[in-house]
Amino acid sequence: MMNRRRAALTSTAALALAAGLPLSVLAQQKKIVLGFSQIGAESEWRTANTESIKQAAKDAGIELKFSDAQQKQENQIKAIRSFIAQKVDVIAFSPVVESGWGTVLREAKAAKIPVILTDRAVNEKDDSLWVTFMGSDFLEEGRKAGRWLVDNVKGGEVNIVELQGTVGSAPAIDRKKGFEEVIKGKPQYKIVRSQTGDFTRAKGKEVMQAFLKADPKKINVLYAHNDDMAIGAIQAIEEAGLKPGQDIKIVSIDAVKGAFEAMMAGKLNVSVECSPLLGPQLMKAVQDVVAGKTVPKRIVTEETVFPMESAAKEFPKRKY
Ligand code: GZL
Repeated sequence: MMNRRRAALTSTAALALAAGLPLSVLAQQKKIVLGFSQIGAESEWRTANTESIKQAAKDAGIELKFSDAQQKQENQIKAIRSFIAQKVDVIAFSPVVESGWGTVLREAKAAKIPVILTDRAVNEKDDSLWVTFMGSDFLEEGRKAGRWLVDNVKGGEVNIVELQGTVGSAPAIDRKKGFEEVIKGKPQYKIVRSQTGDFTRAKGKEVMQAFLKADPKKINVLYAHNDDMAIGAIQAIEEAGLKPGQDIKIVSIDAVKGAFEAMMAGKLNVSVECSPLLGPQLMKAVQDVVAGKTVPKRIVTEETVFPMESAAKEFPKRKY
């Protein structure tokens, strides 16, 4: 990609100079074109992530070709192939699941189009297939959720139900792993039921209803892999005549606005931050890649933990 883009600029530059145009005018004309394949619009987090990417592209003067895959991997693969056919300068995407990307990533490499992974990782062994992966450390997010639990919910048996994210996705796999790392060797903390709620409010509510029907007495804690599923579960807990945040403590991840509202209402106990605001970092990486600069293979987003007690103070400062 770099040779083709540079060659195009050089030959046009010669023409422009012959026409007496200053190079600076020419440099402005060739806009960087970024093809971005987004997973969908399943959660508040995803909506904020899309807004961040679109706004940052506008601010950076980058032409954004944006595709919404509606949670389907085949739609993401189709979009990436279309970006290759359109000869975009850079391709970026948030992989809905970890596996099944080798073929299309090799096609992008053969077309000399650099690829940036945002938000979620892929489990391909050949890491020459992407320039950089930027996003949160989901393992650490799971550990933070586990640490909050063992520090704040003690005494006697602690029966936990878990709402997992999308099956096969990096956040679902690693948030489970990190959480289990912390409660391992502490037999009083037991995950008694675990099922996917696919990161959505609707599914989170439906699965929590099933959990409550199966074990109405035995649930002490809900661990939700994202706030949207936690918010759906809160509705189910209330409809069952129980008090979310009291009868059942709730630990969640993302720290979206809805989570702060639930914490201020005393219905959610803690949310581990997972920032969707990756747009500016992505556009900087795109510009650096096009300019031939080296970009770190892994860019980790810095994040914190928001317990219920801090929600009212922090809420006005929240950007998503
Ligand atoms: C995490 C992101 C997850 C969020 C969910 O980086 O991939 O997907 O935690 C979103 O809210 O749906």
